[in-house]
Amino acid sequence: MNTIVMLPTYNERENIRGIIEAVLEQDPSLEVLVVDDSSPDGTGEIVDRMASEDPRVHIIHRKERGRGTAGLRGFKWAVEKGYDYLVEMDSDFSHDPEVIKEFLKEIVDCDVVVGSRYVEGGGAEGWSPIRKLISGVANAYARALLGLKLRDCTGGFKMFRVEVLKSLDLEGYRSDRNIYDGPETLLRIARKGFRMKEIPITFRERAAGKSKITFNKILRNILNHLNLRLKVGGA
Ligand SMILES: Nc1nc2c(ncn2[C@@H]2O[C@H](COP(=O)(O)OP(=O)(O)O)[C@@H](O)[C@H]2O)c(=O)[nH]1
Ligand SMILES: [Mg+2]
Repeated sequence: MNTIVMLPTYNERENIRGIIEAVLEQDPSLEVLVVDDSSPDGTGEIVDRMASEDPRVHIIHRKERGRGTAGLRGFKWAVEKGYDYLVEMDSDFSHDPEVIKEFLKEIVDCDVVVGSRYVEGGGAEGWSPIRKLISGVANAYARALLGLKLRDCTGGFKMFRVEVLKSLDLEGYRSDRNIYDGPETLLRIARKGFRMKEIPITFRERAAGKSKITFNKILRNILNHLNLRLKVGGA
């Protein structure tokens, strides 16, 4: 059973080699797909060199920019290549690679495993009180509006059966291309009745490189969820 671990990147030169190595050592069944949006800092070239030496490392170079469409591109690639499972995670060490081992155990009797900051035992480290508040409010808003039962609807660390992704109409996504479309994926999955399970994770704020979150993206997120509710519906 093969699992692809998708790492979207934009300017992650300081993190990318380390995170790929840390992921691959978790289990021999794992491979890595980096989806890089022509990072000006040379992230893509670092991964090109790794891919030329290791058949477990893959990369897609995109000309366009956007965490939303980057993730969809990775989903489609995993479907086309016939992987069994896909893990999505950030490439800045905010998501602990060791958790992938837990995902691999949990996925045996469900379709999607969601890494959750908002269940007992989960959390976020290195965030200011204001960042915590914004994240908590954004998550509560997404949950309520989309009607999702999950405690954490806005996190980016999850494992899916690829057959679930295949069934989602990946061409018909409504989310803003510039923002993370994880909530839309969960909404589409919930509407189809797949089995989802949340396990606690601790998000750790990045030590190297810069976050791409902006005030503009937070506002777009709010509008995006409203638009999703109107165009896709509730769970
Ligand atoms: N391909 C791609 N990846 C992105 C883009 N924006 C952010 N990312 C990646 O998505 C992950 C999370 O982004 P980050 O800026 O750390 O967001 P934060 O953790 O919410 O502050 C990181 O691996 C980023 O490199 C983008 O426009 N394109
Ligand atoms: Mg980050």
